[in-house]
Amino acid sequence: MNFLITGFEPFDDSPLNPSNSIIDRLSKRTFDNYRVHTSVLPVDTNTAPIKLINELQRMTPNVVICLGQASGRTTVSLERIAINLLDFRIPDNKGNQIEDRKIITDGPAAYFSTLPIKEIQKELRKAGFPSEISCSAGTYLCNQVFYYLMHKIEEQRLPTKAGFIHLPALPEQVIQTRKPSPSMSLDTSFHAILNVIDTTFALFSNTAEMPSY
Ligand code: PCA
Repeated sequence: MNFLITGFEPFDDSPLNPSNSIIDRLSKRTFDNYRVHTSVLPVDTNTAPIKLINELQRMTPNVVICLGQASGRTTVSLERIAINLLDFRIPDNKGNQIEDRKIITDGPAAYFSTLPIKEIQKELRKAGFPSEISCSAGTYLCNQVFYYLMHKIEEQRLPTKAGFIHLPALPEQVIQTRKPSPSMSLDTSFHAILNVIDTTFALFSNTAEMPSY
């Protein structure tokens, strides 16, 4: 079984992004039961979705889990829905600021994650990691790549299961802001994601649902 796990480069004047740091750690690790491919996406509305789809085509993963940072979130957020909307609160790293635009002009309003998010949450809880099911991945780059990925999987009728997980900011990032806001250590976020990958593997490899090419 092949996983593709993606993160994002830092954005919004921060030198860090927990999803980028998790990808660094994952890329240095070997796994016994499955393969984990990793990629870091640019915070650039024009190139991020293209890079993700190129990786999807190159690696033909059974499962794609995209990761991103969501400052202000208190816990690991298992995203349930991607919506067909771009409405940026801040510009991307190339200065693009998009308002009220669809991602795919004639695409459906939304796609659901095809990851077993309830079971993932149950296992996270058992292992001691706080998490929540979130019904909004926002209207910025994370939602854009999530929607675009689900759209391509649907359009090309791929067996790939996919979804998105947002992570709280790192303590190092929150210290810089001086404003009280939630954070999660890289160790905790990283081990939570390892748990998610393990659970996803266990669930899909134990059922007839095992997605394969
Ligand atoms: N978080 C942003 C984009 C990149 C990232 O890590 C978001 O939530 O859209």
